[in-house]
Amino acid sequence: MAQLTLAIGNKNYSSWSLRAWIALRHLEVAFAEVVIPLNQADTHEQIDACGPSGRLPVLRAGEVTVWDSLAICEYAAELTGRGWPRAAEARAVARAVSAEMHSGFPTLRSLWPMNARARNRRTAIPAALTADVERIDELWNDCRHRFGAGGPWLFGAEYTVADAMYAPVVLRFNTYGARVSDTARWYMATVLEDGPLQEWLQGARAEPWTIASDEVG
Ligand SMILES: N[C@@H](CCC(=O)N[C@@H](CS)C(=O)NCC(=O)O)C(=O)O
Repeated sequence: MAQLTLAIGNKNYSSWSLRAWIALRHLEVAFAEVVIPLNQADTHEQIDACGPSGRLPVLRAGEVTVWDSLAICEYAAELTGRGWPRAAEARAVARAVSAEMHSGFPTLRSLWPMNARARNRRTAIPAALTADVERIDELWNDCRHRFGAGGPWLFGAEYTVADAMYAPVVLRFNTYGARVSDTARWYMATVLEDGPLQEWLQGARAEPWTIASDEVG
């Protein structure tokens, strides 16, 4: 099979990059990584050399270019036959919660930017942000209670694309001190102790770049 290369943004700030990267790691797909620092004079020139959307992440696999985090997760799931729950109902729900993250929660994403190495940040919490946090708490509870019995992830023993989609949310909740239910806190602990996530955080801490607009709270 062709060598895979994943182009990603800063590990500290690029939440969409984390989703693709951690899915590939958990599905045990071998890949080389290229970090393109965001917010630099040549950032867009570098991104444009990787893919057509002007955004990261981008996966290259020989002649195939896959841009967009969720499409990369799907590609990895097809390569490996893993990444989605096996049971049809659980798989449908996993796809729904993944799509809900991919297309939603704009308030959370703009008011609490991912800042992986930051701790103890506090911001104003308008009602729209509370609503996003509560909805995520609700959907984590729903997945854990309906499908999580066999293990620590949203759908039990196997890490799925849904877990990858919410990994940056766990980092945001951790940075900004979101108030969540016991089930959500327990799920967050699982994510924060995860080996690949720890590896990503180590990379984030080692990066020299700071993006002022994402330093919030
Ligand atoms: N829907 C896309 C969104 C990708 C996206 O917005 N990526 C950001 C980084 S996290 C980006 O490339 N921004 C370009 C820039 O900041 O110049 C996906 O899921 O991959």
